[in-house]
Amino acid sequence: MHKNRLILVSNRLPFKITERNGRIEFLPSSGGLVTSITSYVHKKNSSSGFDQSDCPIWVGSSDIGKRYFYEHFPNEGVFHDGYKLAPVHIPASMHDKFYNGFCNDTIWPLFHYFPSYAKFVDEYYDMYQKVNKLFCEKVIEIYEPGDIIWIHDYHLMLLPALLRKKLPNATIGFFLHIPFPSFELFRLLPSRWRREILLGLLGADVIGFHTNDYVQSFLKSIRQILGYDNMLRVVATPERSITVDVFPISIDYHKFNDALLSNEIFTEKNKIKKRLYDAKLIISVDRLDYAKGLINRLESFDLFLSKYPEYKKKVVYILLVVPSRDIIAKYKETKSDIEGVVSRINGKYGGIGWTPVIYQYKTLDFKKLLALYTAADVALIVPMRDGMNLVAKEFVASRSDRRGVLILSETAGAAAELGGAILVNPNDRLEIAESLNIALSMPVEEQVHRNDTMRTRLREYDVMKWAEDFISQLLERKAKQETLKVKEVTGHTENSICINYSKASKRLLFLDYDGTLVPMAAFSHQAVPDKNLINLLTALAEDKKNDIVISSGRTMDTLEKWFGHIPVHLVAEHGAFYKGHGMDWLQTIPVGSGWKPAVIPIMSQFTDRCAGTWVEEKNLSVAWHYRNAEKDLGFLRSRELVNALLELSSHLDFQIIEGKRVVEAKARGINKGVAAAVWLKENQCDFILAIGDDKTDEDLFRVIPASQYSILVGLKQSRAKYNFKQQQDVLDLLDKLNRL
Ligand code: GDG
Repeated sequence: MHKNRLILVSNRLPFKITERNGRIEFLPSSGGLVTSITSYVHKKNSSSGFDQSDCPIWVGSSDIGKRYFYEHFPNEGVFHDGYKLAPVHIPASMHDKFYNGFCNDTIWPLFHYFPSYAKFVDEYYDMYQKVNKLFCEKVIEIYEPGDIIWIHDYHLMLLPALLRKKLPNATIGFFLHIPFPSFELFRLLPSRWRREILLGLLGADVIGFHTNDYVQSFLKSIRQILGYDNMLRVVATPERSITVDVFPISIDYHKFNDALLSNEIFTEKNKIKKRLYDAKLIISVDRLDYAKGLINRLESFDLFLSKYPEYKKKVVYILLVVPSRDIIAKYKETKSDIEGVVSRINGKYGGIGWTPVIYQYKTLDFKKLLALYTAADVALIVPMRDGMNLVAKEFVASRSDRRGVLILSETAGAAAELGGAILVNPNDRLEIAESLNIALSMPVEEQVHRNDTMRTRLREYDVMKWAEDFISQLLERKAKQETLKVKEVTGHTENSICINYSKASKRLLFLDYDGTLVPMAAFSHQAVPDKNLINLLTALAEDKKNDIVISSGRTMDTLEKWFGHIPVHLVAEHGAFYKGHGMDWLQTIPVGSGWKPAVIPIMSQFTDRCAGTWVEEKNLSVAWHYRNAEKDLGFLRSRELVNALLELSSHLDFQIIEGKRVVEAKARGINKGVAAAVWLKENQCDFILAIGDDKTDEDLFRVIPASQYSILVGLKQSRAKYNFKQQQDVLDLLDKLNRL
């Protein structure tokens, strides 16, 4: 029986597959993504009883050629270390422009706040699209309904939407391992690219980031570029609702905490200590990358030695740099710069018997790495920018002796969780130099105190929690979408509406105007009903069995001007006034407008502070429209306005309602539901249909009997019984009813 499998997708497989002496070898890849996911998968496999038929599938590019791979694994079924591996073969001709080009020469520098390093080359982006399509084909080939697809990182930002197009019902999560930059940086991408990247990501059901800052930058970018707002980090696109949230990646805490229990690590650690004699040890572990700020770090160490000469011969800095992307020009440059600075420092301060910086350009095995972590007095982890930085977490977790001091950049994602570290600005060499002095002379009790708080956090939110949290949010979002989908008007629902409409002897139709009968326009005066709409409404209203009520937030005058000449009934100002066809306007309930003089000046003030907004005064309501304001500022000001009005509404007789880019104050007690009651009471109807698109229509939906029909335009949670995907669906349905 098919189980819900996990399909992991990332640029690379978790192993380098190579051939040695005719035998295939699997070498684990280093790097944060693989370390974390593998810890999660191993724990999961061991707790659930490992079963190959149901183990996670990892889709990623492989170094080994396609032909070679098929010769060794003819049916492509290769299992290793708890995974089934599904390689994507990226031809060498494509790989360079995709990986070295768009991924690492455009996105990486831009997202790490090195915009001047970013290259904007059309061919790179074209190749990025092509490679994302190759990944899409591979996932589709192996996908089975019920699978959970979890896509990782910046190499595959177009993939969620590509998959969504082919697998509309699939459960798709996306996690970004690097920072999501501020909007001002993101917008540097050419318009088409940035739109496609955002839409690409929005193909997922859950989009995860390491920190709240990255979430906010992403939400701002989709608001500014695509016009999508969010409600408590849920983004409603016309098609689906998507969760955008914080999931700070973590580590397998116990694997690191138990390090000192291993004899080998313990012995190796002591060997390091012995070689240092009495000198204190500073360490850092980073992939070769300009974003890791290695030059700055070395220069800070230089400054430290010159400011605190008493540390000469008493401190050693082991700088471990893990080889990475060294065919890219900027990385080559970084490597030779590092080597230059290391020699300069060693030449300047060192001598026989003391080398201040011990530089190693290699990958250590796990035990040697842990020996280094546990031998250190100080971990100097000060990248310029880092999505998270797992080394910082690993260092703290490995210190079951509760000793050691972490110096960490405030611009690394990990800083949000590791408050016990000495946080520094990575550009401030003096601050780093001073921090080294503070760290090296920190009393043991303070070290213990700082480490304890961080270790508790790491123990409680480990990599299992991270992955489980992500997957459970993904399943939850999917379930919420399903409940909405169930409500979407299907062919079957439409048939039942038509049948009941035909059978009925007395029908009542409540129709909202803006966003329901006409699309939303830039200015409210532009949303004039056209001839087709007037003809359609007239035809429906002329049927003696029908009562058509246009229920709008518009003023009496506007509705009169547009619809006064056709046999429909009208409700103005969200229910404040109503008018039966051929009759006079009446006020629905006796409420006053004495609060208006207090509200209008506040709204006008906000108009002064936010260009493109305007105040519309009606009889029993006042609206502040911000649909033409700069999107982000408009939204921000609307929050402030709501706050200011809320305070006032506690002692004046009005209430606040929010519509699509409008904040409205209206006399307390009136709403579309109250006005609808006039017709519901008077008419004995056997068919009722209410359609609206806004929050103000929820009051209308509330009074519609459960056996009848209410429809919200847009796939959002609502009191309405059903949802339409788009405004045009309303006209199509009315047209159908008219033809019956
Ligand atoms: C990206 C983001 C984010 C390093 N050297 C050796 C070695 N490592 C392991 C470490 C750690 C991992 O590699 C490095 O992870 P980082 O998080 O520090 O950095 P990136 O590779 O740049 O990862 C980063 C991460 O994704 C996860 O989302 O934190 O911000 O850039 O696990 O232990 N492992 C071994 N020998 C080494 O020499 N065995």
